[in-house]
Amino acid sequence: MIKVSAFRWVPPFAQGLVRDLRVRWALEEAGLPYEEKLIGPDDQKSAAYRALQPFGQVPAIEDGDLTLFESGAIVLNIAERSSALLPADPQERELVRTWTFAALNTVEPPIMMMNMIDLQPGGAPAGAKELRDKIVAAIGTRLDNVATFLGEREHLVAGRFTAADLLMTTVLRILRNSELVASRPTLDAYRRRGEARPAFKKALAAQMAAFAAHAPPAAKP
Ligand SMILES: N[C@@H](CCC(=O)N[C@@H](CS)C(=O)NCC(=O)O)C(=O)O
Repeated sequence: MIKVSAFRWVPPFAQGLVRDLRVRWALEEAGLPYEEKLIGPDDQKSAAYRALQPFGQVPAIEDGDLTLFESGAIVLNIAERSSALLPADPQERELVRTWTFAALNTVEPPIMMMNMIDLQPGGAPAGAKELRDKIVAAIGTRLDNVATFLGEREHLVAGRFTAADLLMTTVLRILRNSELVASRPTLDAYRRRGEARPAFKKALAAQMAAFAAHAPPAAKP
């Protein structure tokens, strides 16, 4: 059975956003069973885990002799195995790959830059305000570009849900504590459509169940 690495526990700000969610969601859409390989900080540093994921991050998958890391690569690998995530038409398949890169390589990077500033211990440094404003503007431009492309479309490619929507939705979700997506009705509706999918709900519940089961005593409600 496919094994997916995931964190045993993360603080609440990250819960529901950790990138193994992308893989769990893809597997649920494809109807492929999986088991979790829950890891913690010590595992992240271990040589055995670094052999699987050179950066010590999650997710990684083990599937027989096949081991993969990078959520986008894993989701595309799963998509290759299931018409639930990838259409049959060759051109549409290439467009799904294109939008996969757009989600992870064009839309996500400025969002992660903002996160890095905001998550500095003790809060964003005072001198970072100007840079942060520029990054927020860049995020807004990218979001507007996606919203304009979507227009009246419900999905990015082929008039149906694909791996590209799965990844784009998970990228937009990173902005859940800001108004950047919420204030853009087209994108907000798009995100909600993704989150309403039964496979998404199952994947999110599975990630959250691991955190609930492994919460350190101080973090228990
Ligand atoms: N580009 C990688 C990023 C993976 C990533 O950033 N994973 C985070 C969790 S969402 C992580 O493991 N962070 C811990 C670390 O970087 O040490 C992917 O998409 O798989």
